Amino acid sequence: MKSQEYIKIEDRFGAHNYHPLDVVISKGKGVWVYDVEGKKYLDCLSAYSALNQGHVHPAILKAMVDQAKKVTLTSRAFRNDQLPLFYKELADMTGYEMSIPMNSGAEAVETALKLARKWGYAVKGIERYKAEIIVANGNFHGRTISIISFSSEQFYKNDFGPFTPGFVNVAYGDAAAIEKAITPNTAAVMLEPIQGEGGVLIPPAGYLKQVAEICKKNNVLLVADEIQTGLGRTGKLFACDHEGVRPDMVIIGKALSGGFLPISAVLADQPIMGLFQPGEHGSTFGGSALAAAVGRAALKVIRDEHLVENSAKMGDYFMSKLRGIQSPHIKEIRGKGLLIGVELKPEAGGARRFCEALMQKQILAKETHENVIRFAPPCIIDQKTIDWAMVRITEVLQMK
Ligand code: IF1
Repeated sequence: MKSQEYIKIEDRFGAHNYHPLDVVISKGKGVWVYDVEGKKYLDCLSAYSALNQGHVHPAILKAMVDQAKKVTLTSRAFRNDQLPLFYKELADMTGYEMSIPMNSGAEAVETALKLARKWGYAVKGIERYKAEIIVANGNFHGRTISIISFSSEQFYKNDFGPFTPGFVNVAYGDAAAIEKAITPNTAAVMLEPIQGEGGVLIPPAGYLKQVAEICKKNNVLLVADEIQTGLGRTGKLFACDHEGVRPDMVIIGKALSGGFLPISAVLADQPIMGLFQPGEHGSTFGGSALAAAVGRAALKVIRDEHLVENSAKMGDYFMSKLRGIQSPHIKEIRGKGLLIGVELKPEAGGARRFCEALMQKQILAKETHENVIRFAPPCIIDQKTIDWAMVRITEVLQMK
């Protein structure tokens, strides 16, 4: 079947909650994907950072197939022999004493919110059901009703109320605004260290550090959503590491499976994670033997292949090459590691047409908001491939 036929079927039978580029991918390998006509593309989105290890990484594939042949799911009613090792290896790698496994990122965010509220009541002594959680404008934490309740993007929530109360929005990047919003009922502040969907927005230097200090001073938990920024993407294991900040809770997902399965987790130390009692929270598939085996392999690849270091090095290289492009359309280039945004001037006609032109030249990137092209290739990318891409990116950014 041809691409156009697949697209017709998809549009006829599938919900139209996306507006994808018209490329129908049937194969992926490393940084490359192939469409059904056999044309090859460089993946510069990495499934929004779920593919830091690259497509179909052989070591993760092997772990997945081997485990699938043994046992996939026991439910958490029984134990399995993979989850304990996943917990242990996650703790060794991240320095957090404990974790809780979930599936999607949104589920892990919900988990962190529940835990923050419980801490607010059980430890901080907030009056029951009065807990507040401070979040930032421009946030993206997922699609559940509670999470869209505190989105500042009307489009995500328009027709989906009524909403969950208990959230307070403040400007992103303004630590003083957080301090002002804190009340005796504040349980936590939850932030993305870099706003991905917000347009690869990097807060002012020192912001996270200041927020961490404010939280500490006011007995408020700091929760970092590192679902997109974590596990090497920005050139550190966590984006918070750039400022030496250690949040009370870290939420991870996406690259935790290297793109094989939805695997997410919340990390925290015992005084917080220990608050969950049997039965208070859970998931049928979260922490399955299959997920744990895949997660272990995905973490091992990040470690063994030095993806954090490579992301830092290749990110610097990618950014320096981008900065060398003479283009009338570029307003700003920003990023950390391999999470890079090129903001175009409003008069450039929108980022979408540039992404379409890039696709014609075998590069897959996705616009975010109107005017930002996001470049986030797998963290295994090398200099030669970036050079290959840069010829094409230059041509596209120089088009009329
Ligand atoms: C879509 C965006 C990126 C996330 C952060 C939680 C989640 C995400 C920081 C939820 C998910 C994804 C979702 C995906 C597109 C993508 C996205 F453009 F929508 F915002 F990456 F920038 N926290 N982000 O980035 O994780 O439940 O999806 O596993 O919704 O189409 P999830």
